[in-house]
Amino acid sequence: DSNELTEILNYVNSQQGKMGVHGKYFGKAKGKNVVLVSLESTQNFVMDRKLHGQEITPFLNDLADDSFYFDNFYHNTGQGKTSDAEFLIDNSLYGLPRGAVYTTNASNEYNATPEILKDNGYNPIVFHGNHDSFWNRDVMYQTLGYDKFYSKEEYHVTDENSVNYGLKDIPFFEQSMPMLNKEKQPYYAKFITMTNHYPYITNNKNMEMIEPANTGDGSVDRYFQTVRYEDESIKKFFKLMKENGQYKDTIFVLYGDHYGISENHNRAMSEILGKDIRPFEHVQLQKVPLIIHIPGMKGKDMHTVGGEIDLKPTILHLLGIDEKNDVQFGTDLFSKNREDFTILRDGSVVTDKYVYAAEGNKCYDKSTEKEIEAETCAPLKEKADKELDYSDKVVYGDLLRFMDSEQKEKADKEKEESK
Ligand code: GP9
Ligand code: MN
Repeated sequence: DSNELTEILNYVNSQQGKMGVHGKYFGKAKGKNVVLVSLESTQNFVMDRKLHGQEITPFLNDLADDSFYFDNFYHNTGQGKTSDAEFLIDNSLYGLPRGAVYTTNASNEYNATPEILKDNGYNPIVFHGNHDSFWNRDVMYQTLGYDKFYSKEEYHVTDENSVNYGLKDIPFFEQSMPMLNKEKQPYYAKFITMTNHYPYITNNKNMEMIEPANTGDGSVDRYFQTVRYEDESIKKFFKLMKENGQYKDTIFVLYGDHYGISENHNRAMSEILGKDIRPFEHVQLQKVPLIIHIPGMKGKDMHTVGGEIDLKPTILHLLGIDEKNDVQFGTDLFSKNREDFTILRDGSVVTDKYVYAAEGNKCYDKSTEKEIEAETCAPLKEKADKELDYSDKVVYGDLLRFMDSEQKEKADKEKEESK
């Protein structure tokens, strides 16, 4: 009920309150187009790594050098995979403990980034080469406030330009451009790639820009090839954005949506990484790349520990928008006082000092990578359980429908008083 919402608002406001005033990047991208790129199944371990002496992600590596590159950034997704990542990013709420919120709670009331940006003069759109009903996107996108969804029906999809789930990433970006060019600026445009999807298939020599690995585990071995192909598609996309003249008026947020290599492939992964995959390494493998590229702004490697849950406040702050009294569980990644902290959907927690692996209830010291007594992580586990429970209450109870003006006023007042 609305009392639950008040309790949750108090919790999120106290989290935000700890961070004090706006970070130094607040408003730095005001009025710019925003391009979000969902990098399918892309884990951070491929970044800056070589295989057979060759970079796996040459373009992303260069781009990261010229961007804010977050190397301690985690996905917070559950069974809803790509759709959970989208949900986390647009709402700063967690996906559900089981199932996909996109399918189970698509008619809830939300206060998603596309809606907020629309109120600020933005045009929210999505580009994706799959059927519009996959993950119930056609329904959920309307709920979240997207005005247009370019899906499979709008693309020219043939046997030659498809593999696995459908349209390959390079033709996807090529065909998206004329559609993007017709769109009103400033836009909030999400591009969802698809080629680097399990079981990682190429069907053409041109897609094989790197030799497979040789662990003997086929999907792990081919993963490097489809990641390499994806990297090439992003290179192409940036080239096209420069050619159409929109590059300099746009900020780019590229993120890996979730892991690509599951625990079933630990044997091969330990060969790739050269170490055993204990619960500690398993949690660390949930890192995905986050690259925030702002043309004209010098980049920097960012080591803060964060996750997809933090992208909504981060993006809104870059645009100079402050959503007071919104239920956001994340915090602005650029904020100076933010805690190094992220919660995985299974209840694991990562901070600057510790890794708590929910699987097996294990606690690790991050600097030594050694297991330490579980007690040390107990407060982290407690905070994670509480926060996940709050977020689940918001979704299951459709609590944002109580976010009326009265509720907002009340929270405003409490926030003032707590200062
Ligand atoms: C399908 C694509 C993949 O449209 O987004 O979804 P996933 O299986 O990764 O959740
Ligand atoms: Mn995915």
